[in-house]
Amino acid sequence: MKIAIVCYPTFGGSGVVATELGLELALRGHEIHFITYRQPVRLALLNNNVHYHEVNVPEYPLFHYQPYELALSSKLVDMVKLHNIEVLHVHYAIPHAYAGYMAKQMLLDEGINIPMITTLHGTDITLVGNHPYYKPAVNFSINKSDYVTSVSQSLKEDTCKYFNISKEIEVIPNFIEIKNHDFTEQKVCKRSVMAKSSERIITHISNFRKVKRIPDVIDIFYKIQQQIPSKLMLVGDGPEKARAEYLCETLGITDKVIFFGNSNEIDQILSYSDLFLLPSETESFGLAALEAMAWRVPVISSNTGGLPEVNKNGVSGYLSDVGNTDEMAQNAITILQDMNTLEIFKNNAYQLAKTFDIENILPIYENLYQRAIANK
Ligand code: GMT
Repeated sequence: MKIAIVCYPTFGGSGVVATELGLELALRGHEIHFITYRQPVRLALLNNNVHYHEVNVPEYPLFHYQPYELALSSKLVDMVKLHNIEVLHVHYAIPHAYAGYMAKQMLLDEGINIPMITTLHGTDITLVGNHPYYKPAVNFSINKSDYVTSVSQSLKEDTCKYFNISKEIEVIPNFIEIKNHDFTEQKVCKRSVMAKSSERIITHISNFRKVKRIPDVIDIFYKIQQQIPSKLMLVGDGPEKARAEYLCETLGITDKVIFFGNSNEIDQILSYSDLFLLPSETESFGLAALEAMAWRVPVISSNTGGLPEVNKNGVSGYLSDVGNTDEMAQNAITILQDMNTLEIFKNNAYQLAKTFDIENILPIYENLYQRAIANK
């Protein structure tokens, strides 16, 4: 099939999911066209099956806001015609579903009927999408999509709660590639640079937005390190990073915290981590937690949104109410206090991650594309 994928090219989860999905589809012989404003971070190599088309937005002084949606929908029209693309898959409703719908209409005008699938990822529904300034347009473009998917049951329920949805929403969970997880040599060497062998390594990866509750991450770690020698790896960048640095300084733990910024070495960092923290305010799925679990890293998370669909309490880690950092720290200590317990949680995390193997999820997307093309 010839599939166009529209996504954000950044480090965020929706962009990662879209890119990994496209790459895996290409490996199976489908022709994939990524259409976005920058080459996606996880899209290293282009080949016969993987194409990237950049959306350019010419700057014009009259515009206070440059019209990205206009440029994107025009690019979609051009690319669909040029490459005979059969199906359009947009990730993150804002503004992609809106731009996709406009492209669909323009193409219809020329006698081309292209089905559009919209995948909802989380903040496009729970934080940004239901803002009154965006809501009518988001509601409209979800209902005008030919197929709508959400990455968790919880997100589906939130979408139906916040919006007036007339379309069936299919839940297709996020996935992970379980193969190729061998960094044995690097793991030993890099770990020894970060921490003593007697110290446990605790990791958090995110975009450092408010929703991730970074002060909770630091508070949990502060309590853990009072009882268990440990180091905190903070990976990612965003608006809350300066506050995190300040908090670590105030608590006197700067020498125990390493800030990596946006890193392309996520796999290596996770390969030597002992515990992952994700105490978010809301999380439609928690791809970062799943990535950790695939590296045999147990997860301490909040019990919000789709997290209970990924992290199982007492099995792959523990879940607590948002903000209950005392309980989160206590649960972390339970996991870390002896090697036997840690090993059991590590194995469980890995076993659970395997149920989200891309091998299980990809056929669901392929089936959806086939239906979309057949029923157009
Ligand atoms: O909040 C983020 O981490 C970024 C955001 C995004 O849109 O890229 O992530 C959302 O989509 C991910 C992939 O489906 C999910 O794993 C995240 O849980 C979701 N974030 C939130 O719901 C806050």
